[in-house]
Formats: sequence, structure tokens, C-alpha cells
Amino acid sequence: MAASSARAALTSIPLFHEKLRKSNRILAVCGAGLSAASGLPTFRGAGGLWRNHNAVDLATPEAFDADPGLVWLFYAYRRHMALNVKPNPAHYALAELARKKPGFRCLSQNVDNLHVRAHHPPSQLSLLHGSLFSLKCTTCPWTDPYNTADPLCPALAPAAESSPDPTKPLPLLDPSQPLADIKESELPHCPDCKKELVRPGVVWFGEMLDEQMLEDIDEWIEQEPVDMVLVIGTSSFVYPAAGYAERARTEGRTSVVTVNLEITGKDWESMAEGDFGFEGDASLLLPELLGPVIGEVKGEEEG
Ligand code: BV8
Repeated sequence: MAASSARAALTSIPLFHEKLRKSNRILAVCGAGLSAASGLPTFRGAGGLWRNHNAVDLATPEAFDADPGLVWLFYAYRRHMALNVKPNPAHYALAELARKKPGFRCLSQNVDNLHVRAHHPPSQLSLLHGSLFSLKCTTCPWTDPYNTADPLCPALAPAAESSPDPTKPLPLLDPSQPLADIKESELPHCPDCKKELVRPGVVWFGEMLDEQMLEDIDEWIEQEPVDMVLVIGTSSFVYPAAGYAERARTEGRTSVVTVNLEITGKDWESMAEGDFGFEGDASLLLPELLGPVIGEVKGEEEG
């Protein structure tokens, strides 16, 4: 196909709508870009820095072992941020798609709990990397599946301050302001084994994802051919999440649909016939793209 007509096909909303209507088995792989419009920073770009730390460097067991106080401040801050924003129309659109298409399954890398707050049907949602709001013991099987305490404990109060003057960064976020040194004894400890530290219930780099969840996803993909994979707001760097789009592809049947603020030349070249690419803010694009199936979706927060 000539480049221009190929690009026209890849970006045609009517052609996409035709494919969407005919699609029963749909997979979505979501990343931080889905929550950007809600006001949460993404990992890459400016958002990826927290004080002078690269977010991914703090999302490791080694970082937690080395300085649990620093890592807990990072996560307490992200809990605080996520509690103070709302799901955006893209979260509600995906939740409505799940209600209208029982064959739709959403895999999200996001730990911000916004899919859940947008009432996404739980049986059609897999939180690949866990949640900021689940806690677990570093050693024994104890978990708290849903904890929104903010702050989680007095020592983490600096992470729960809201900046009175939004033009001024919180002291916590201002790398020129020294961080209070938090003693391990001041951090949350397991109520069961009573001796080990509690940690965020997220999957860190170098850690395995939940085995049962991975098996369920593989089973779902292998059941029958997938008609459409929506790849939404993700840089597709992190595995195994980044591998699902191609794993779910059946040549000549599956449309892989990229929804991203920025689609590079390389991205366009890597698209196959029948794929789609829609460049822009997911919170604006998704309600329009899914419109023929979900209708008008009003986002409303639970009480
Ligand atoms: C694993 C939870 C098996 C925590 C996260 C060495 C040793 C061990 C493993 C590895 C290794 N080398 C590589 C690996 C595998 C590793 C990996 O993939 N590394 C990468 C860096 C290469 N993976 C793992 O470790 C995984 N486990 O493999 O286990 C194993 C085990 C041991 C030994 C070997 C193998 C576990 C990975 C999970 C890590 N946890 N999160 C936390 O959140 O703090 S990852 C975290 O970062 C997110 O969950 C997400 O996955 C990732 C960020 O990516 P995105 O969500 O895509 O966000 P990003 O900012 O990058 O991009 C945003 C996108 O949105 C951009 O494209 C932007 O253009 C777009 N955008 C912005 N605004 C908008 C928008 N789009 C639309 N609208 C907008 N408004």
C-alpha cells in the first residue's frame, strides 16, 4: 500500500468502528498514559522523576531493602496522589466496553486503582502489577487487600501533605529539601508475624507477576483468536505486559490498535494491515473510538 493510503487506513475511525462492531474477543493493555488525564504523572518523561530518583529505580526489592523509608515515602506519595484524583472518561469507557462486550478483557499495568473506582467489572480486569492500595508482609503470607490510609503511619505524613500553594512543590518533592530519615521502627510492621516490615502490594522489577493471573491470561488468549488488541497509553517497555499485543495476534484476524499521545515513525512502520493508530489523549480518544458500542458514558465516582 502507498504510504499515504496505508496511513489513511491505519487512522480511519470509520474503518475502526466497523472492526469494533464485529469484534467479540478484545484485549486491552493499558499503561500510565491512560491515567495521565486524571493528573497522575507517567513514568517516562518528566513524570518519571521523583525528587532526583528515577521512579523505576525505586520500584525494586533492592531499593526497599536498602532504604525502606525512602521507598515508602515514594509509595505513600503516589497513594496520596492517586486518592486525590479521579478516573477519567477513558477509564469509564473501558468499564462500559466490558459491560457491553463480555469477551473484552483489560490488562492494566497501572497500580492507581482508577479502573476499580470507574466500576470496571472485576472479572474482566487484570491488574498486572498489583495496586498501591494493597499491602503485604515482606515475609509471611499476610496481606491487606485494600487499605487507603493516608498517611499510612505518622512517619509517612510528609507524603500526605497537600501543597497549599500549587505553584510551590511540596517539601517532599523538592530535592533541595533534605528528607527526614525514617527509622525502620517507625514504618508499618506486619500485624501477623509482628516482626517484618509491611510493603506495597505492587510487583517490583525483578519480581514475578502473580502466577495464577498469568496462567488465566494465557488461557484466555489461547481459547479462541483475538479480534482486537487495544494498546493504550503505554511505552511498551516493560515485560511481560509489553509482549501481550503480539502474543494475542492472529495473522489476518487481529487488529492491534495503538492509542497514544505520541506515535513515532517506527511505531507506524511496525503496524500491519488491519492495525490502527490513533494519536492523542486517551481520555478524549477512547470515548469517541468506543462510542458505537458504549454510547454516551457519564463518568461518575462511587459515593
Ligand atoms: C518479570 C509496579 C520475571 C510498581 C511496575 C532483569 C531482571 C529481572 C527482570 C528483568 C530484567 N531485565 C528485564 C526484565 C524484565 C523486567 C522489564 O521488563 N524491565 C524493563 C525495564 C526492560 N520486567 C520485570 O521485572 C517484571 N517481572 O519479568 O518477572 C522475572 C523475574 C526475575 C528474573 C527474571 C525475570 C516485573 C515488571 C513490573 C514492574 N513494576 N509497576 C510501581 O508502579 O511502582 S512497572 C511500571 O513501569 C508500570 O507498571 C509500567 O509497567 C511501567 C511504565 O510503563 P508505562 O505504563 O507504559 O508508562 P510510561 O511512562 O513508560 O509510558 C506512558 C505512555 O503513555 C507513553 O507512551 C506516552 O506517550 C503515553 N501517554 C502519555 N500521556 C498520554 C499517553 N497516551 C495517551 N493519552 C495520554 N494522555
